[in-house]
Amino acid sequence: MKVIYDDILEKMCSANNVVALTGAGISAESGVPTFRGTDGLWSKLKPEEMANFDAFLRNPGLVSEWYKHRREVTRIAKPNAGHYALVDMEKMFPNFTLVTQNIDNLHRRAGSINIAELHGNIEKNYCLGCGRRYDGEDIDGPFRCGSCAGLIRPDIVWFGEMLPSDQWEIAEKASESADVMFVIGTSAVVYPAAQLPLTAKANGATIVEINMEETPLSGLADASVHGSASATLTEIVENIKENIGEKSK
Ligand code: BV8
Ligand code: ZN
Repeated sequence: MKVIYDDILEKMCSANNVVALTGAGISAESGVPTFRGTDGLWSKLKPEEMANFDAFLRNPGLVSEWYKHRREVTRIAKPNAGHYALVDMEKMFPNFTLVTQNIDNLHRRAGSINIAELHGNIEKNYCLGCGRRYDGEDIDGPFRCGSCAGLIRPDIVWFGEMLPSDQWEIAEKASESADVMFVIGTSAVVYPAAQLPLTAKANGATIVEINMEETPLSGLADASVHGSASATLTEIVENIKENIGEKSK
């Protein structure tokens, strides 16, 4: 089944600057739960109860145990064909930027290189007291620093917290100059990440959404493909390779 219409395919094959913005949906097929789906994380817990600094200070043990559990889930998870299709895509365009809202480290493990992690990375942690890093370590209860006994927190962006300015700048600049932006597996409701496709569109980009369902972005997208990220991205990469192959003959 051809998922992309010829005019959009043409735009992709002639693109220099390409951005892929991903959300939890690209990792769903790796067994990492999404947030807002039927069995999503927020269906059991309220983000306000867990994914914010006040909740952490109120109950550091509970929140830290939740992230420890999620770290274990992401470590068992393996990148899927959708992650690998984006690794291929990165090699096909002169400028490719992968902007992810995900903290699950799967893009890096798949081999993507130019990544902007807007919401941090679940493998990164630091001590609130002295700043000592605990990246890639197995931190366990009571989640206290070995140097100063301060609280260790995940180096991720909680609701109400600013995004890391360096990552945001990379994402914003790439969106402003994008010829094509793929928006993959995100419900497009969390800001400021959800602003990026609007920025790209306002600067003339072609927006290709890949999702299992309609989102607030679908009406703005030039193509809104309903399908799984793994199958759809694999097909799109094949289509582009064939088409670019055709042109170079
Ligand atoms: C900030 C890390 C500014 C933590 C996360 C009212 C209106 C508008 C905005 C706000 C508001 N009130 C507050 C805000 C701001 C708030 C926000 O946007 N809230 C929303 C919920 C309304 N944003 C913030 O707080 C941000 N900070 O604004 O600071 C500021 C200004 C001044 C001073 C101080 C601060 C911080 C936002 C970051 C929060 N942290 N994650 C953690 O993970 O525990 S957000 C969290 O949601 C994840 O990062 C996740 O990536 C992100 C977005 O979710 P999605 O990735 O889209 O996942 P979701 O489950 O929602 O959707 C999955 C999609 O995939 C679905 O559409 C599904 O159909 C699809 N899918 C499923 N399977 C597949 C698939 N698609 C393809 N293939 C499949 N197989
Ligand atoms: Zn410390």
